[in-house]
Amino acid sequence: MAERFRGHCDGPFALYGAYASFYTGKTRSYLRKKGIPFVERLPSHPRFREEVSPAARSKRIPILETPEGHVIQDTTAIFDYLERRFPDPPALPSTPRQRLAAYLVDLVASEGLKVAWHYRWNFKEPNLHFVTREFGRSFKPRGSDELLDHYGNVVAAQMDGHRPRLGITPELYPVMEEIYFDILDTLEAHFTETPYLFGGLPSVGDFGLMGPLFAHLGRDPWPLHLMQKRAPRVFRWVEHMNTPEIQSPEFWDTPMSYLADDEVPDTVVRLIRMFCQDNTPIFQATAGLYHAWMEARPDLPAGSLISDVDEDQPNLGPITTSLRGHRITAGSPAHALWVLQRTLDWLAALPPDDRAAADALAASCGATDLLSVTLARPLTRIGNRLAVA
Ligand SMILES: N[C@@H](CCC(=O)N[C@@H](CS)C(=O)NCC(=O)O)C(=O)O
Repeated sequence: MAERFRGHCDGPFALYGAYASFYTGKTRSYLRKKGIPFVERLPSHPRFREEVSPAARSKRIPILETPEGHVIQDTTAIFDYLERRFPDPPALPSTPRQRLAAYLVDLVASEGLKVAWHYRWNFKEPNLHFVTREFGRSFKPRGSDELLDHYGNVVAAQMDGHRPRLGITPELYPVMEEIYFDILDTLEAHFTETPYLFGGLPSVGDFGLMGPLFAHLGRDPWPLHLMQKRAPRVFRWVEHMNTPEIQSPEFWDTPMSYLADDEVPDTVVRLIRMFCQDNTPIFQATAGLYHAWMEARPDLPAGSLISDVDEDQPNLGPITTSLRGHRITAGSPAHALWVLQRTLDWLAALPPDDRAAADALAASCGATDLLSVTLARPLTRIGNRLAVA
């Protein structure tokens, strides 16, 4: 299907999402930088409720509707589909070190950055008024303040319900601050010299970072204030990631291509090392629960869903791990294993020289343990549900 339309299309795509949404931010930025024509619609749009969401069997956003009327939920699936259809400019570097680094940044930024939730929901005084009105506006775009507050509060209560799954207890608040500031400081240093993670062209690593760094951290009042104060270059990167131009005025003479010689800048290595230190235990523990789940069901036929209750992104149970020396008990995101799996599959298929280059980069980033996670059986997605392949 994708090949037939390679590089062109007859009408705009529709992106169903919201400005306050983590995963919509990543996708909007991708569509703009790729020059893919699209219109944006809210989940309150009648077509979303009546056609798009039922067809996708998902209430999550974003959902992309193609000009031919196909619907895709899940940013990884959306990007995979669009990269085949619109290969130019690429969002994936073709060389092994840069591609592995881009995958790793996207993996953790999309699946592991609890700081985004923390800075939205644990700073109620500066944030809540803005955030509830934003959520309210997704439901009643032209509603009165009263209506926005009413609907916004319903969603806010739902999002606050994710608290146990995230496991951010007050003892972990200083750790969240440390993580946010480490990310800001590392990227601030990076964007002094380089417009995007790997040179003059954004990659899935950049788009992955737009999830947390735009919708929550770069837009909600309190974390936005911190970003502008501490890391103005990061703020400018966020701003520029939402424009269709690839070249920014600050980097007018940087070629719009990935860095030569498969270079991965030290700052990106540093970012990935931090990401892996903080997140590898969660992936390992989640894989452990997945294996236990498999062992309890030795004869599962291919295509069996992971959730018995039709959850699209099921939790496999609580896990207790260590985060920067503190205990944290949180949910185990099976969906994140599926996202990790595609990097593992890509690595496994590399020719020996490329594999050696990727392994050496992984070692320098502290990613070897994360990339040694194995899955008892491969995961797949069927009808937007996680399943055993
Ligand atoms: N894996 C999905 C996650 C999408 C997702 O969780 N989106 C959030 C909004 S940013 C959502 O719709 N949440 C609804 C919910 O948690 O029920 C993706 O990459 O698109």
